[in-house]
Amino acid sequence: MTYQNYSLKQLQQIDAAHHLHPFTDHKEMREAGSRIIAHANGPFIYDSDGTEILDGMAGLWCVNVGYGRDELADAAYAQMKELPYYNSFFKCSTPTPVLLAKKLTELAPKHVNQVFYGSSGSEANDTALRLVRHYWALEGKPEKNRIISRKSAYHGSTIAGASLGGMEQMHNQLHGAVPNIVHVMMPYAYELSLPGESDHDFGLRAAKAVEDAILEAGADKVAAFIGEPVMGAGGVKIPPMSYWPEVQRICRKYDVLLMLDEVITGYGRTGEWFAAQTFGIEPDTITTAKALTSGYQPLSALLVGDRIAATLVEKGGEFYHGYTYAGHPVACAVALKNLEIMEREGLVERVKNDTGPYFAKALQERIGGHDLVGEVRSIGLMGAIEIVRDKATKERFLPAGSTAVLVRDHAVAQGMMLRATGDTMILSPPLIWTRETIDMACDRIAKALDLAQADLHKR
Ligand code: PXG
Repeated sequence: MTYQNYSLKQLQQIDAAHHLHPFTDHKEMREAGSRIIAHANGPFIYDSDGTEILDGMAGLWCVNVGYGRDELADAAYAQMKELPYYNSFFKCSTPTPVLLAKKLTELAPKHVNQVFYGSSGSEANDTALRLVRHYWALEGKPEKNRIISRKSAYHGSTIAGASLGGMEQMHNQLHGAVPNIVHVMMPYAYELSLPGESDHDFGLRAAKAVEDAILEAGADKVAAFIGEPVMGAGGVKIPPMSYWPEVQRICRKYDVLLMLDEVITGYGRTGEWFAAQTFGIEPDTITTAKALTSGYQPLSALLVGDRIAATLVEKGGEFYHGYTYAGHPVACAVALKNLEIMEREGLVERVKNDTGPYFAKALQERIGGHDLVGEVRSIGLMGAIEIVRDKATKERFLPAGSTAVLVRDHAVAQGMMLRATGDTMILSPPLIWTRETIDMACDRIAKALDLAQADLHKR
């Protein structure tokens, strides 16, 4: 590897001189220097100093089978030698996207039988947005084009992705979002439920916000509702079980399509292949990416339900949309092998029956009681820890987010990578984690919380 001719110090210097990073304050990062992750194996990543760090985020919510899988490298190598690239335009196809489409529709809910490929979750959501609006136009209702989304949603960083998303800071930098997208309340009970309101009732009330938005616009103006089954980047916000079935009921009542963004939850994260199955709903589109290849190759798949597909195929004519790398043969070969590994090792069942419940219990028992922790919650192998100043009143520390960053920095120093988003710490580890890995993570997080608390006392 050419990078081995450079010291990591030199790489950091070149990084600071030339590399513009995503979601980064460049001045701040260039002063502090970047952490270069040089290699990884199993559940561990290794940083510039050779320090071993347990990766609690599976890269960025994607490396579900863990690092160092030779089989995936071999699949990519073999495919590159056989056919590194050919397009799927102009009535052409290559073998691996075909076989992957078959596999994906076998894993997906029954009414989902079509796949449209891209290289990222953002691209797949662009496709989804265009597709649902195109659907209503084909149905003779072009004015039925409004999309309802939620505050703090994350649907990607392209203009369509950021517009669909409900991140205020991103909207502020858009200087003109895609029109006709509105955002309603999120199903985040910890901050938004009323005193004495049950989880169940809160879920119904949060769903009612979707109905209110439909009624306000007029059902004949609303194309679809989009949501992450569990909001990821927004802080692992797990809705009450009452929420999704009620949202689906409302969508059906007003003939509004249901778009599920499973870029994070897809491929086992919640203990089923898709969170649609966890929550028992039948979305019209399912956006997937990330763990489709466990991050070993960039690939997304928009899974399309029968209702939209029937119209697209029968009435559609040409859909003027597609990416050069749609159905990339190498990425699809890696995805096929990745899904094979997940099935062979029973990783999804393991999350559902063993590690998911153990993770929930460990977080509750070993982290939930800490003075700095207002709530822990998890579903499958996706968890959140709310950092508070006062457990009873849920008062937060000021400035907002500062203590979560303090905990995060201590955690990394303890050999534990997890995310801080606002005042919420988030975890989304590789699905290969065992009970022992979960114990190791809890030990390190508990230690980080203690160290952060000691720092706060000194102030
Ligand atoms: N939808 C969801 C639900 C996502 O989480 C995307 C779409 C966009 O995918 P691409 O592949 O275009 O990045 C995502 C991506 C974070 C973070 O801070 C999360 C994502 C991306 C970057 C940062 O947690 N998720």
